[in-house]
Amino acid sequence: MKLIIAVIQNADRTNLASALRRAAIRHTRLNTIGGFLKQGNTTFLIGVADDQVQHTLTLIGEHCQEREVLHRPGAGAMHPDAYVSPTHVQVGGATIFIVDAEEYHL
Ligand code: 2BA
Repeated sequence: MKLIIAVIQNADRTNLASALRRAAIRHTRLNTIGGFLKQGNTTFLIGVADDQVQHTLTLIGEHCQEREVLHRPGAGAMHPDAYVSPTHVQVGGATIFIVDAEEYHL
């Protein structure tokens, strides 16, 4: 069994959750905050049998888009006297970790 940990954008969480539900793939959603942008994102914990991993990754790929967001570090981000101009950064579709789940108890 594998535990898939997927960090996705909030805008995609409802569609991904619906797709996982339709596929009867059990999951848990956590509200999280990205360390770089310091903006809210969503982390899915998805426990699946090994032979469901590929299908789960396909669903994540289908429902999580890459987007460009404006990063506004503002004053004091690098040095108290420095102002860092806003820049665009690409975010998503998903940051995915797949780890072996040694045991699963309900
Ligand atoms: P954030 O840390 O808020 O990062 C948002 C986006 O900012 C990243 O998108 C990336 O495009 C950019 N970014 C991050 N660190 C950067 C840096 N030092 N310099 C320039 N740009 C940087 P994604 O790569 O798609 O990541 C989306 C979210 O996934 C991240 O939000 C974070 O919550 C999570 N994540 C990404 N890599 C991770 C890792 N190695 N461990 C844990 N969480 C991770």
